[in-house]
Amino acid sequence: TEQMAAAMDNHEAKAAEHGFDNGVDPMPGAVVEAPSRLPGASTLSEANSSDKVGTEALDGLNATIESLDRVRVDSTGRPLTTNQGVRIADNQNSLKYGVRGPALLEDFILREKITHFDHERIPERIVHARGSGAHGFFECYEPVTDLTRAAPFQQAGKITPVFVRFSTVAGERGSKDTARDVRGFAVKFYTDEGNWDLVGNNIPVFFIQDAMKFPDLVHAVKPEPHHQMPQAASAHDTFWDFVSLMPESTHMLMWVMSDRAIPRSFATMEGFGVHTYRLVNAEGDSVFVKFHWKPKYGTHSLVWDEAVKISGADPDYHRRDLWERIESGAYPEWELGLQVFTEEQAEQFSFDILDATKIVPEELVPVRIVGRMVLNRNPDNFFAETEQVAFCVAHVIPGIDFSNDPLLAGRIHSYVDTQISRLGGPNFHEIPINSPLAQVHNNQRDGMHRQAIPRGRVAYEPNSLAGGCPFQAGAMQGFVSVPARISAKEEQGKVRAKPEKFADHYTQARLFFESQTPVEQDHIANAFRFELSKVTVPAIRARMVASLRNASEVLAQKVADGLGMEPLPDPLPLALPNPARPEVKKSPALSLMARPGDGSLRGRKVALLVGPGVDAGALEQLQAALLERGAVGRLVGPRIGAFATVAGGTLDADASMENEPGFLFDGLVLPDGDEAVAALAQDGHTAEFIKDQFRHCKTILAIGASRKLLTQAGLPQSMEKSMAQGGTGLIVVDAGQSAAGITAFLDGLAKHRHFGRETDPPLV
Ligand code: HDD
Repeated sequence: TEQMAAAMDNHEAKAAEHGFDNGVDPMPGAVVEAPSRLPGASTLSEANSSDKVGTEALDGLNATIESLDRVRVDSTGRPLTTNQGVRIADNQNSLKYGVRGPALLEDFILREKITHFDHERIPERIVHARGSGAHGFFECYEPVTDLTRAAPFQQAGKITPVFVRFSTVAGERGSKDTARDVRGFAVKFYTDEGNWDLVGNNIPVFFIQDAMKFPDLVHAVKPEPHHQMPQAASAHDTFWDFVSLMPESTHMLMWVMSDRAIPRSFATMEGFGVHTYRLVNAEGDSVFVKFHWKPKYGTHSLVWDEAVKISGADPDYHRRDLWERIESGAYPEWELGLQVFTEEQAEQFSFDILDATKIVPEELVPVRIVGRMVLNRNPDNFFAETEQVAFCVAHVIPGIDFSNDPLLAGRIHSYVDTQISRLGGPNFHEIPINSPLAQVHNNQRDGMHRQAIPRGRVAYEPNSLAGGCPFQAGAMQGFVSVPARISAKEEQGKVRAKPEKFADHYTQARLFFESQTPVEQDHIANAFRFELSKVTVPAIRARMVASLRNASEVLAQKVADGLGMEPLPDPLPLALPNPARPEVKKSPALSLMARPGDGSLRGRKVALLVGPGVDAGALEQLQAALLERGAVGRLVGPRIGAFATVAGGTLDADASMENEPGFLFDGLVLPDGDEAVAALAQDGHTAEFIKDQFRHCKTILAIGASRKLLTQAGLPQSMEKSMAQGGTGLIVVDAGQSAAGITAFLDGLAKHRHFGRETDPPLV
C-alpha cells in the first residue's frame, strides 16, 4: 500500500507538470501559477449545446480544450529537466575535462539537447505547406435529420468543436501569405460519432477532373525543378504550359485569376467542399450535396499591387490577421450552406455533377443555411496543433458519404497516405490534435510512436476470449456505405475514360466571367496579362489566349492587347463542339460584390497619421468610434513614440510609416494641425502612404490643413473635387466639419473599396 501511495503521488505530480494545478509544489518556495490556457484565449460552451441558436456561445470549458489539456505543458515555476525528467543543474556549459579540455562523450545532457534539435523538423506538406489554424465550434441552426444522420446536424443549438486550417497551395512553409493562389479551407469536426474532415478550398472548382493528373498539376505549378524558382507563384512557364494543354482547367483559371485568389483575410473568403458528396439519413435514403461556407463579414479581397507590396512588408499578413481577429474578439464566422439535389435532378443537369471543374449554380439549386462556424481560440503551439493536424478526405462519419467523382476517389487515398510519411507512421491519429473525442476501439496494433496501451491478449475478431469485443456496431450505429448503383447506361466494365459532359471545358468558364462586375472582369484580364507576361515562351502565351477565346472573346482580346499579341491566334479546337445548353447564363452569386457581409467594421485596420503639433481631437474621436465597431485605429508617425498635440497633450504613435507602410491598412486619416502637416510633408513616406491608399481604392479622410498632402502626393485635383461629396471614398473636410467627416469615413470603410476611382494603368 505504501508503494501504491508513493506511485499515486508521483502520478499527481506528473499531471501537474502538464498544467493541472493540483496543489503539489514541485520546488519548495517556488510560486506556481500554471494557467492551463494562455491568458486572453477564449473558450466556448461548457455543455454541448448553446442556450439559444444564433447567440454568442457561452464562455466555459470545451471538449477539445479538455482533451488537449491532457498534454498541455506549462513550465511556469518548474525546474529545467532532461526528457527523462532529470533536473538540469547547468544549461550553459557542456561537460569538459578541465575548462580548456575536450568535451566528453558522456555528456548525455548536451547530447540529448543537440540530438533532439537535429531532428525537430518534419517534412512539410507536399502542397498547402503554408497555413494557419484556429479552434472554434460549429453550431447547428435546425435539425437536418430529414437529410442526414450526421451527428452535428441532429438538433438545433448542437455544438461541435472544430479545428480549421487555412493555407496557400504552391508555396513552401515559410512563403508569403498573399501569393496569387487558391486557399485551402480545411475543417475538422470532432463529432460525437468520430472525426469528420471537410477538406475544401475557397474556390468551388478545381483544375483537373481526375486524380491521375494531380502530381502533374502540382509539379507544373511548384518552383521549376532545375533552379527552384519561382517561389509561391503560378506566373511561370511550366504552370502555363500545363494548363494551356489542359482545357479542363479553364474554369478554375478564371477563379484563380480573379480577386478570390488574393483574399483580404481568411475571414472574408467563402469556403467550398468542391466535390459532390452524399447526405444519408437514418432510413438510409441519400441525396447529393455540395457544401458552402458563407463568411459573415462578406467576401473581400486585396488588389494585386497591394498583395505584392504586402508580401514584402508582412509575409505573415493573413496569419497575423487571423490571430489578431481572434485575440481581439472579432471572431471569424461563416454560415454552412447545403446545396441538395437528387440523383434524378442530377441526371437532368447540363453538366456532370461528378466533374470537379463544374459548379452547381446557386440559381439552379439554392443554398440552404443550416448552421454557423465561429473561430474563437488561437492554438497554444503552432507545431503541435497547426503543423501536426492531419486532414483526410477519407474521414467521414455516418450520414456523410462520397460520390463517384474520380478526383475525390484519388483524394480519399492520398491524404491518409501522405500523413504516414509526413507524421512518421500510421499512428498519426493519436497525435492530440488529431485524436477524436469519440472513443477508439479496434484491433489495429503497434507501429511507430504508438501511444495507446491496449489491454488483454485479444487483437482479432471474431473472438470468444474477449467476449467478442470490440464488436461490430451494426447498420443502426455504424458507418454504412450508400449502396449506390452506377446508372444503367454505364455497363462498359473497367475503362480508362471520362463521361461525355466532362469534355465541355468552356461553358462554365464563360458563365463565371460573364457573371462578374466590370471591375472584376478587368482584374481577371489584368491577372492573365500579368501571369502570361512572365511566361518566356511565346507559343505558350498564344496557346493560352487561343483557349480563352473559347470562353470569352472579350477577355481573350483584352489579354492579347495587354501582351502585344497581334493577330489573335485561332481558337483551340473544342473537345465537345455542341455542349448542352446551360440552365443559367448569368449567376450573380459568383461575384465577390454579391456578398458585402454584415456591413460591420470588425477586423479592419485604419492608419491615423500623426506628427508634432497634431490636432488630436478628431483622431481621438475616430479611434474611439473605430474601437466601438470592432476595428483598430493605429497612430502612425514619421517615427514611433510621443508627439505633442496642438492642445498641449501628447499622442503616442505605436507604428511608423517605415515599419507599417500604407498598404497594410484598410483606410487612412490625415490630421489637421499646420505644424504636423508640414512635418509629414517633409517625409517622403507620406506621399507613398497616400498614393498606395489611393491606388488601392481605400477610404481616405483628410481634415483641414492636411488637404495639401493629397496635392503633394499627386492625387488628381479633379477627383478631389468630385469626391468631396463622398461616394468615392476620398473625403476632404474643413477642420470644423470633422464630425461629418468621421461619419462619412466610417460609411466609406464599411464599403471596403471604392473601385470607381480605379484606372489601368494607375493615375498615381
Ligand atoms: Fe488536396 C492537402 C484541398 C485535390 C492531395 N488539399 C490539401 C489541403 C487542402 C486541400 C485544404 C491542406 C489540408 C491541411 O490544411 O492540412 N485538395 C484540396 C481540394 C482539392 C484537392 C479542395 C480538389 C477538390 N489534393 C487534391 C488531389 C490530391 C490531393 C486530387 C491527390 C490525389 N492534398 C493532397 C495531399 C495533401 C493535400 C498531398 C498535402 C498535405 C496533406 O494532404 O495533408 O494529400
